[in-house]
Formats: sequence, C-alpha cells, structure tokens
Amino acid sequence: MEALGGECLRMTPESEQTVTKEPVLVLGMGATGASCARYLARRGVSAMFADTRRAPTGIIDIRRAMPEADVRTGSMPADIPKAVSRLVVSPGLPMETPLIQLALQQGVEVLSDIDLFIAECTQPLLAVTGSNGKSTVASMVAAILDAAGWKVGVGGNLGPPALDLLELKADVYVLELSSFQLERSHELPAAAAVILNIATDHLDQHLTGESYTAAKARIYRACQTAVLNRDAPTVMALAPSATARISFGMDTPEAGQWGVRTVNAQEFIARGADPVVAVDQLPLTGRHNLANALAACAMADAVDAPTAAMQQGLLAFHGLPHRMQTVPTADGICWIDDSKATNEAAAIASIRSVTGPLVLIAGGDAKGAGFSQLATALAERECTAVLLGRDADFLANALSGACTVQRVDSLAEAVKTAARIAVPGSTVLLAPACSSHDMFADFADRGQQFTAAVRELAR
Ligand code: UMA
Ligand code: ADP
Repeated sequence: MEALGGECLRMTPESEQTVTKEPVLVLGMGATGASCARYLARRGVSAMFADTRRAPTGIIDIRRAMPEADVRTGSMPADIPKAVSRLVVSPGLPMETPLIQLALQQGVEVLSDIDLFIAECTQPLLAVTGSNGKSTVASMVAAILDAAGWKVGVGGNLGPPALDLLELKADVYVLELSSFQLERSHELPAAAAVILNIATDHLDQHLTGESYTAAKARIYRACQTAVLNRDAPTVMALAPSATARISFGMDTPEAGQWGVRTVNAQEFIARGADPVVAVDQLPLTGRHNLANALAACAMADAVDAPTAAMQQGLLAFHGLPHRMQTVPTADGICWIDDSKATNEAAAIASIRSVTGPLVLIAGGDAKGAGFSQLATALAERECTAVLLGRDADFLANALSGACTVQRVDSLAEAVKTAARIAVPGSTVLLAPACSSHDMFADFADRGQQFTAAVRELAR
C-alpha cells in the first residue's frame, strides 16, 4: 500500500495544476466527492463522478453543484475516459480499486482532495493525525487560535471536508487527517504536524500495522515543525531527524517543550519551567485529554500563538459530541456516551478515566482487531460488559475471564440490561471499541440512539 500511495504517484507542479481545465474524474460520491464538485465548479473545471454505491450520500450535492456532470453509480467504469488527466480519489475507496491501479499504470495523476487543498492553500496549515484524539486535538488547536484572534478553518476528516474550508479565506487552517487521506496525498507542507499516537485500527483496510503506520508517517515528510509525543518513542521516531521539533509528554518538560509540572502540589500544563494552565481547571477529564491538551499547546506554540490564547482556548473547550459526554439522569448512575471510542485503545483510555463500578457497553465491527488489552484493563476493576453487534461473540470470547459478560441484540436492550446491573455510584459507559457501521449510520447515530434510550428509561 505504501508503494501505491507513495513514490509512484505523480503530481503536476502546483502552478500547472491550478490552471488546468481538463476534466477530472472524481471517484467516490460522498462528502469528499461533493466538496470536490463544489470546488471544481467554482473554478470552471469540468468533472465526471463515479461511485460503486447505488445511492451514494453526496449525489444530490454533486448534481446541485454540477448539473451537467457525467455521474455513474453502482460500479466503477472499466476504463479512464480519454479526456481525463487527473483522478481524485475519496478516502473510503480502496487503493486496490482496479481503475485506480489502471490510472497509476497509465501515468494518470492520482490525487486526493487534500492535494487539491494544498495546491491552493497559502495560509499556515496545522495537520493532526493519530489513532485517537485527532478530532479533540484539532478542535482544541482551533479554539486556541480562535482565542488568539485568528480566523480559523478547521475540518478535514472531522468535517467539513478540507476543500470547503478554502471558501472561508481563513488566516490559518487546522486539518484532521485520517490514514486514508494521508495515504492518498502527496507532500503536505504543514507549518506543524502531529501524530498523537498509534494504536491498532483499520486493520480490515490497511491489512498490516506497518502500512497503517507508514500512511500516518507521511504527515511529517514535508512539515516545518514536527510535534512529537515523548510518551510514544516509536511514533516519535517517524519524524525525519532534520525537521524542527517540539515535544509533549506527561513528564516534566525541558526548556521549550510541553509537559506536566507540579507546583505547590498542583499539576500544571507547562512549557519548560513555565506553568500555563492548572490541570484541575481543564473542562475535559481523563489523562488522555490532558495529553490532548498538551499536544494542542505544542501545535499552537509551533505557530507562535500567545500563552494567554492557550489558557483561554483550553478553558473554553468543553469537548465534542459523543466523546465522554454525560447524559444527565436522576438515578444516581453516571451514563456516558463515548460512542466515538471506535477502537480498543480509545475504549481503554475512557475506561481508565472513570472510577467506581463499571458497566461497559461495547461491540460492533471490530475492524480485524483483537481485544487482549481491553480484557487486561477490565480485569483490573469491578465491571460487567454488555455486548452487542456483529463481533459481540468474538468480544465475549476475548473478555471472558476478565469480567462478567452479557450478550444483547440491540442498543435499547443494552441500556435496559445496564440499568438492571448498575447501582447508584456506578458508571455505564458506551465505549464500543468497535466501529458502528454494522448496526448504525455512524458513531453519531449510535451515540444519539444511546442517549435516547437512556432518556426513555428515565421517563
Ligand atoms: N464507498 C464505496 N464505494 C465508493 C466510494 C466509497 O462503497 O465508490 C464507501 C466507502 O468504503 C466508505 C463510504 O462509502 O464506507 C464513504 O466513503 P467516502 O470516501 O465517500 O467518504 P466521505 O463521505 O467522502 O467521507 C470522508 C471520510 N470518511 C471516510 O474516510 C470513510 C469522513 O470521515 C470525512 O469526514 C469526510 O471524508 C470529509 O473529509 C468519517 C470517518 O468515518 C468521519 N473517517 C474514518 C475515521 O475517522 O475512522 C477514517
Ligand atoms: P479521533 O478523531 O482520533 O477518533 P476523538 O478526539 O474523536 O479522536 O476521540 C475519540 C475517542 O478516542 C474518545 O472518545 C476517547 O475514547 C479516545 N481518545 C481521545 N483522545 C485520546 C488519546 N489521546 N489517547 C487515547 N484515546 C483517546
């Protein structure tokens, strides 16, 4: 996969790329495809679109932006139309798709929407990737830069798609980039880039941990400042040694680096010897969110954001929906929606950030991952796991012996079962460790259904 997404891709120099009006073939008609349609229409470039889905989610937006465009659904064309000199490939479409392979063999340019964004973006870009915490950190960085008085465009994998952000004419852009977006992109000349962490994820599509890591590592290749996690030495090693660097970690920081410093028995986020924000004042709880706040400060520091903006931005940021959001109830049980915990490492981080008796609601599509570390984390505490979804049996097997396991068929049943098990003082945590696509539209749909079921119970 690295070879496909790497050196064998060809890209027209920037100057030529912005002027060419030759038709573009856009593969994938989801959010990315629709953003390409809007972007190309604004620039008077004609385009064709294809998607293997019969009713792709972006089709209405594409037709609205480009009513004349040739649109094909249900399958990919067998050949590349003659006039086409560029393919823009959406992140969800596998690189093994025969048409993409054909384009590579024929020397047709293969690009991502991020490449189109880069070709036009003249403002500083801060790029965030990692297995977990990307959306949170990208949003924290945006909150800090906003507090500094800059006009910020934030999106990418987090949404809105990168190309839509260009219309904002922002002073600075913050992009969350997935491994799929990075794998399909060329040089990324970001002012600062970070890989927050690397844990097992997306093995169903990347096939090996090595190709997943290689995709993530591309974020550092052309950045000005690499922001590095001292607590993840193997991830740190992915940055080219000649690149300027700022590090963050949970230990006491050296001069110019970010870390946690204890002053008069109180913990502070600190830059070298200087305390910046008291940890107990941060609105987001959990050590993983402290790591996220440190990463956000280091990224903002790389573009010289003032310390006051870091303080203001972090204190104003109360988190994103479906990430450790409490559902208020009067039953003495703490119900938490962490539907975005879509892999094992994310679920473990969330489990470790709550105390007391735990009922964990988990399961869904395991994406090819195992759960031995989750079993270890649950064995450390009083816990029942209520399991649902396609890989519930696989998960039940992995967790048996570590905690009590109950198998259910729906999320509504999971909530009812959890309510029977939980006692006042317990936490019921939806942290599925799996993706949602087997039973739900997406993680947000899963989180909303969880919240609705908890509220229904409370009526
Ligand atoms: N698909 C087909 N046939 C096609 C094209 C796509 O079956 O011809 C399928 C894909 O396998 C996938 C789905 O359709 O299951 C969507 O693929 P897409 O490339 O059209 O996706 P977009 O709608 O453009 O959304 C993408 C990101 N989704 C993916 O990478 C799967 C969105 O991130 C992102 O917000 C959006 O671009 C804008 O940048 C979502 C996501 O789940 C939140 N990302 C994954 C994650 O965070 O784990 C990577
Ligand atoms: P991403 O965009 O990478 O999926 P999010 O910021 O949306 O990350 O957080 C998703 C989930 O990952 C959270 O709900 C939490 O369970 C977990 N998480 C967040 N930050 C971290 C981190 N730094 N390390 C481990 N897990 C994390």
